[in-house]
Amino acid sequence: TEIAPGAVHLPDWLDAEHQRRLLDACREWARPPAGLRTVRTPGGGTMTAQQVCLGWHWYPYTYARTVVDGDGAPVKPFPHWLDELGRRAVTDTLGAGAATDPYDIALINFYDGDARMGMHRDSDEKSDAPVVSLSLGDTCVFRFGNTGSRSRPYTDVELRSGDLFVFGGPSRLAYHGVPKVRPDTAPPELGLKGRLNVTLRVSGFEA
Ligand code: MD3
Ligand code: FE
Repeated sequence: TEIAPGAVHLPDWLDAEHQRRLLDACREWARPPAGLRTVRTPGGGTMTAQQVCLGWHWYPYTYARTVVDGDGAPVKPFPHWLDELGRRAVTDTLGAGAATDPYDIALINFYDGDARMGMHRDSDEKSDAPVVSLSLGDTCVFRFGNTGSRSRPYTDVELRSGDLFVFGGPSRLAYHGVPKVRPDTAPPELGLKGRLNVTLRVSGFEA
């Protein structure tokens, strides 16, 4: 379903086996060094979703090759199979004509308890390639806004385990957030308490 120009939701894109494999990989990436961390915002607050990065390390509001706001370790490499997954996600949603440069960043957000994400735009990358979002675990309410301001009108969409969402074209710079995660809605066989979201991005940075 296209919820706005360039914003396409494809429910159940990952089957149970691929969800489990992606979750296993996320659990490995979450381990130190350069593992899961709490993101501190410039105003002195913390983000409620915890994060681990691959390829380039994101911190508010830029990218580095090392975990400058954590243990100082080099960021984990971005594996080739995630680039293939990202490209397949783009062609499955936006068509073969939407092919991009290779994906080289993954940001993985872990939501437990009351974790949420406020309305924001993702504008720290230099490429306009679509952002690919994969959801695992508990269902969330994903809020898609507009490009001009973080306020209404919104479109609220439920994202479930295995869902794909691709944000390209004019939707790439739209405000969005996660106002709510629905506890204990994950597929029981996945064995995940909470929610996990993997975004794949093209940095547009020099290697
Ligand atoms: C629309 N993540 O990592 S996924 C983020 O569920 C982020 O963890 C949320 O917002 C999450 O920046 C929402 C959907 C999403 C991700 C990236 C986007 C929507 C987007 C980038 C541009 C436009
Ligand atoms: Fe975002």
